[in-house]
Amino acid sequence: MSDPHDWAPSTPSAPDQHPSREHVLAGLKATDEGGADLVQLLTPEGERVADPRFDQFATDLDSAALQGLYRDMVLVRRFDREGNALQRQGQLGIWVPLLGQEAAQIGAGRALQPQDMAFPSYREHGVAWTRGIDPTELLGIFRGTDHGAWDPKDARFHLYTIVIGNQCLNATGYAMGQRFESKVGEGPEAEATICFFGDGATSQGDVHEGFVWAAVYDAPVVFYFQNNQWAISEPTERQTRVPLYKRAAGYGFPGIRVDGNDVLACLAVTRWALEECRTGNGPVLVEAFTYRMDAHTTSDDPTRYRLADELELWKLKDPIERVRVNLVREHGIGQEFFSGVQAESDALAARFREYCVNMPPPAPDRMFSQVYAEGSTTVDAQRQEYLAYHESFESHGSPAVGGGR
Ligand SMILES: Cc1ncc(C[n+]2csc(CCOP(=O)(O)OP(=O)(O)O)c2C)c(N)n1
Ligand SMILES: [Mg+2]
Repeated sequence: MSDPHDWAPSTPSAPDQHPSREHVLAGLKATDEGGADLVQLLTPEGERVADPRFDQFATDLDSAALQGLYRDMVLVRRFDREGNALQRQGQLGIWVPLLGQEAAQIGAGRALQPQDMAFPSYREHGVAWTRGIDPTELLGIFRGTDHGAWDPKDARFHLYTIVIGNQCLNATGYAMGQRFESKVGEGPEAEATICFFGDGATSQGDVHEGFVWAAVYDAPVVFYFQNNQWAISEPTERQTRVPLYKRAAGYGFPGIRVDGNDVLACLAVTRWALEECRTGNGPVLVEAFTYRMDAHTTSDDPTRYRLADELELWKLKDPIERVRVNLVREHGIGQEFFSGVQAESDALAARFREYCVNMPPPAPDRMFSQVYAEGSTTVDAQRQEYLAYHESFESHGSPAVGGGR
């Protein structure tokens, strides 16, 4: 019979010498910094390193492919910065920045096949980009005029989910459907689902329930979480006593940790995980270890709860810079390419701004007209009452844009 104290930390070993809380936290921080169990194909210094397990999922990633990934990340970062600025200018109620998480999102997004389905949280602007969603289609969510302007079925990208972890249930259910409808298998049409969430979401019951259902139904779902080390002001060590990817073992499926600032590694590992799922070996948990270089949202002030040193350290691991260095040093790419991407990002930023400031306010009855597909007498009555109230004002200006979380 196994020793019931097996789970206890092995050092120090004497039963009356349990490690202090600080000892445990310090150990966790050290583990969180990555190590032998962190898949990496591109170092922060831009050097391509071999990986015996995952190189086979990166064989086609030549100079042209790398330039494409660089372009993706630069353009996504650029419209993300514009989103922040537009909120500060009063054009958006809130913006949720992705600064620093470009590689984690572009790598995972570019690993998807058109037939795969993705369920985002609220920060996945980079994944949206890889699904062909124009950045302007995200603006209504943050301006408070709609819940997203794309068709989730066409884009194979669900609407944003603000309720933390809830999309893990939706994604698991969707993936179970893929299995029941025999869409899992060896052929080129085989499908998988990917579910995005954050480190903080791993503490939610919905995520646990999703893991349990996915495990026992062998659902073809990749649970891909970006550990940006913060859940608003809560650090990862307040969420867990073990590196989060190791939790997968308790559910009976593989868990793996990848350098979330390394776009090649994120792409290769997600390709592997999706392939496992498509061929019936799902689910898989992927932890993309990264860092949120900006505030949680434009309503947050991270200087209240974290040290500037931490940010400075992570700037040295910037996901875009390491690709730029690699393109220059190992592929001989010159300034012309980088200037071209810069010009393209300027044009995208201008179009994004222009679209935002010219967005018409939604019709005043919109919140009633889209509740039920076939109408409802109660909602219709509320609609009439509201419209009459609205008409009682002399001027019907644009709705105010406010703050929020
Ligand atoms: C069920 C629920 N509880 C609380 C919140 C408020 N809230 C919004 S974001 C957030 C933190 C999420 O952190 P994490 O999962 O790490 O994702 P990140 O924002 O870091 O990408 C919380 C608690 C919420 N939206 N939903
Ligand atoms: Mg987080």
